[in-house]
Amino acid sequence: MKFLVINGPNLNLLGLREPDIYGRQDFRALEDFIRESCRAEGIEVELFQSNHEGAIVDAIQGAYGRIDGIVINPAAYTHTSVAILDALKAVQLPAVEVHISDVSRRESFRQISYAGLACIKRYIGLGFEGYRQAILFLKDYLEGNENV
Ligand code: CA2
Repeated sequence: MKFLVINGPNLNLLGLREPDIYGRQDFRALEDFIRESCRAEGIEVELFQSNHEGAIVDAIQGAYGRIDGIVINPAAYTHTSVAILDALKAVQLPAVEVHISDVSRRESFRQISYAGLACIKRYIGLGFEGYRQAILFLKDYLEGNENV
């Protein structure tokens, strides 16, 4: 089983500012956490981060036929990008949306998620743990377990 984990714009700056919202750990720590979460479950993983919408669309398209499931934190593109939504719909891979912060309790413009319309589940406000929950959910889903 192979997953693609996508992180969107500015998440590469984690730990530099707004620790009250995003925590104190940096992006490298997040990537280590994701790798370890997948390793513990026997899942192969590809990590992708970009600040560019089109590059994220390319990464989603490139997953087709190669990847079993996608975990995506589209960051600010969550709230704006129909292109990312369309790419997720086009590849028809199971995808899970993750946000480090609890977007439901933030500004009104963060209440809409386009990418989420193509996702089977979302985890918000759990910090890094949301990525692990997404990985576990996707694994159960792909294994056809009943409790998902
Ligand atoms: O909570 C999340 O994971 C978000 O996807 C993070 C995005 C934000 O636009 C979404 O609404 C929610 C922003 C990521 C920016 O990360 C920063 C890193 C360092 C300093 C400031 C922001």
